[in-house]
Amino acid sequence: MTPPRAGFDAPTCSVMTRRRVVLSVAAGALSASTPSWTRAAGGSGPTAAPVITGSHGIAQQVLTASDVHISDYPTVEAIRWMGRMLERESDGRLAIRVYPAGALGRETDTVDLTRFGALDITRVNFAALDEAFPATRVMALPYAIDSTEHLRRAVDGGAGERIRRSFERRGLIGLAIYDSGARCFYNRVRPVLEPHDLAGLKIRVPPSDIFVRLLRALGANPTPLSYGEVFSALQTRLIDGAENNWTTFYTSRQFEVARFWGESRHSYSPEALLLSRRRFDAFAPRDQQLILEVAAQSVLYMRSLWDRQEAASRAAVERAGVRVNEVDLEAFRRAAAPILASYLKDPELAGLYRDIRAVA
Ligand code: BDP
Repeated sequence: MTPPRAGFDAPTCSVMTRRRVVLSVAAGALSASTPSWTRAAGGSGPTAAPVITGSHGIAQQVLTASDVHISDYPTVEAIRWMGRMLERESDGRLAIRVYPAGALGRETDTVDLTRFGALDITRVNFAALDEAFPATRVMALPYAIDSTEHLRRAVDGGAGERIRRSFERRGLIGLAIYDSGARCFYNRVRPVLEPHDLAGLKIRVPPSDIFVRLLRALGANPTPLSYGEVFSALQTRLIDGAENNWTTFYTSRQFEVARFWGESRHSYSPEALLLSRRRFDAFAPRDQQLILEVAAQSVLYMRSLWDRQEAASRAAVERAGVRVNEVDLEAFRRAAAPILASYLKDPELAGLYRDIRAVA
């Protein structure tokens, strides 16, 4: 079975008509006080993207982007959409070339490459950022977010903006925060209804302390692996299961091996679209603004792709015979509560958490 195409070609909104809304986002992103990025990223200053002759016959700067997902995953499609909009609005001077399927490396590695300016753009999950960018933790924490709608309100509000701004301190521009749905547990051994059903199971987690600690608190045996290793680890029984959203479960084909899915919805850890600050600073102000505008608009495009693809993925997985069950959510919440509480001892995270809960 081939995962369905996202099938969403036409841009849904015009960059120029939304200029005013987006300009305030741009102003926010640009108004940071003198950045420490030059020092933090160990760099010697801005670097321009390579210039080639584009399809319009004029010099074109092509930004290279990386994503671990397959070519028609919503995040990859959103970056492509950005590229088309950039090309159109810059009269062919700017473009993006995206390398999907982890061709340019693991998420944690592409974050470093982007900070140092060897890569222009990377799209990674917050779970890959929580060590280097602690503000991101708040949106990955167990049961901090109630639903996709809640996540969207938090992303669009003050918490989302503060988290995006926090990337500037370490060599990155937070272009956008995208949806990633609810992460749930799945495995090849048995249905999971209560935390104790996870006892003794080897469950893959992203390389993130939050997820390692959560799985331990739930009684499982957490196994941190990078995303590209999960499918074969499941198939070779190195692990018994993992946790992720419907779209990833489907497009990675893990559903062919892990036949039990429990709706734990324990994390809505979203995606970050990050641009190298070195690249950004090498652009003229009008191009900087255009990039920020287009990125802000790609969020809306991504959301419509996400809603469709998440529903289509779930339907395909159910058709393929995976056993799906609700879990005792209260029991999971209770078991995860000490992890949440321990992170919220940090005053910065506690403040962000209050903002997020205020829009629940
Ligand atoms: C997916 C994210 C991807 C992560 C992956 C993971 O979209 O960025 O790499 O989870 O669990 O949902 O590693």
